[in-house]
Amino acid sequence: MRRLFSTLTLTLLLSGVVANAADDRPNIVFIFTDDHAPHAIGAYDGWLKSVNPTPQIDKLARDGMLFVNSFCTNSICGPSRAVIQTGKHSHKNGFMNNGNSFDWDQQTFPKLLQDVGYQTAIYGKSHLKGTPQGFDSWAVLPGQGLYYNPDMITENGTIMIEGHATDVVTDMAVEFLEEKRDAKKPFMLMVQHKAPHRNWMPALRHLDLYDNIDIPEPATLFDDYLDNAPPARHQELEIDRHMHLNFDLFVDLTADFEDVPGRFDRSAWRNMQRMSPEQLKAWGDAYGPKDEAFHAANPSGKDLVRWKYQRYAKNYLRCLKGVDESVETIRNTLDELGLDENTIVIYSSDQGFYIGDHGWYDKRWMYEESMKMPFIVSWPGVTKPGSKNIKLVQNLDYAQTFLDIAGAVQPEDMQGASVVPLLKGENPEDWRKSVYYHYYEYPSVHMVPRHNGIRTNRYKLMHFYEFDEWEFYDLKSDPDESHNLYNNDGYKALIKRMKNQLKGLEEHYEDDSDMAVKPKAWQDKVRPGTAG
Ligand code: SGN
Ligand code: CA
Repeated sequence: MRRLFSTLTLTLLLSGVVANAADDRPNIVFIFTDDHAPHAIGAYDGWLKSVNPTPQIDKLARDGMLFVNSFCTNSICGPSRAVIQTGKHSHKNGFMNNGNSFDWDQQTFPKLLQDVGYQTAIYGKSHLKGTPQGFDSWAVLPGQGLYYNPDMITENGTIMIEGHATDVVTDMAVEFLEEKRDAKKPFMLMVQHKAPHRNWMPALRHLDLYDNIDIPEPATLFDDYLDNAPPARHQELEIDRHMHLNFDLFVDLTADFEDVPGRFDRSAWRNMQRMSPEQLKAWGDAYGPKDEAFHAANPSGKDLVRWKYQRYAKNYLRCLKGVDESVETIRNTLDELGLDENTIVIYSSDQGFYIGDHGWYDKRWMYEESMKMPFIVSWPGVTKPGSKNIKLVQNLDYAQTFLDIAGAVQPEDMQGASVVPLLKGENPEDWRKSVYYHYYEYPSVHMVPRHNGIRTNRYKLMHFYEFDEWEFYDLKSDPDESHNLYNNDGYKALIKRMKNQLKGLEEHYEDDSDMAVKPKAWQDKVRPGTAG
């Protein structure tokens, strides 16, 4: 009934019959972060839950619907965002890896929302390069952006704003709600935080958080990858071998670059140069004593990995504390303005992440921790409070969902599906039974080879097609994906079926981008410190 009424109002408005009628279509606030793994959200019941990392996001889940089986199509930043803008897989929207530039001239959901009378805005990390199109108001971080005193590219040029990026972006969102909103129109506001992206630099007020506790360790912190295909042994995203004590973990981090051997002009080091004397002092006061304790203990081997993990996980979770507070601030602002009842609030992040799982950080793989995305939607009066949905959903579905909410037409060439029926508690029988995944950025930082694959509720088939290496997992008996069953005779028939289904998905999404690649043999070297 509500939908019918909205569509009717829209039609009347567009035809100019009711020039000043109130438009009751819901507003959308899309809060989107960078690299927030679902298992670092209390409501997702992961092994970090005991730390209570996200009380406000948990509250959002209690007020709305949490999607348990929510996945990205390509676990990396720019591409995930491009999929959301277009409702199309990477090979269709042209943004396959972070090195690409987004073609803003193409069809995007914000443009289509504008066409049906929505006011649109985006603040924070876009990572799509170029000038954003489809937004009535915008300000974006250049590239990855910086945590402290970041530059923001605005409609009136680039400005530097003092403060922590999470707070800067939150303030812009609040300013939009309080001052920039066109009260005659519904709005769609994208609040896009840099946190908790590498290098994990928390706000000053969170630097001491978790100081007096040990963060639980993941069961797979010391994974040896011996029963996976070779790519898992040859990546470059291990806490042990690839996480840098100074660059990533700020041990002896100093603004005096002369003293830092082998420094490169990125993230934390670059950011130190822009910190005010007060910020630098607070930073030194917080990390100085921790560094001293580290040097005194001088850990090595597994103890050093454990120490690095603690420092990393704490900084990651400290960054998330800022995000969680941002969710609270934005929801409070909606309440204060009387907008809460007709505003849908969504929390999501561009992909999952490894927080020591398998001994790793970063993302990219089709393995669970990085393929999963948080997706929580609170739609007052529509989503059942505290509900959990287990249908397979993807970021591919967001564009059509937003258009459906607005009562707009969903273009035929979009490749997802609106989740509005799921939000209403319906159980569509023809909902997808599998999802398609394709990652492209190789060779590149962290060295995860290109791969595509299919995931059903229970099984996953992955193809590292540059090397013609396959993996197959039974997620029920092996949720950590430690035992590749691809060569297990007992699964021969099932794997054959799933290969056909994978082919079917490639055809359905018109993806032949793996075909041009000629497989080369994998040189399976012995991994340092392991038997093979
Ligand atoms: C940077 C990071 C990488 C990260 C990519 C992509 N290095 O290069 O660790 O994988 O971004 O991240 S850093 O030292 O510069 O932080 S993404 O989320 O933008 O795709
Ligand atoms: Ca990311």
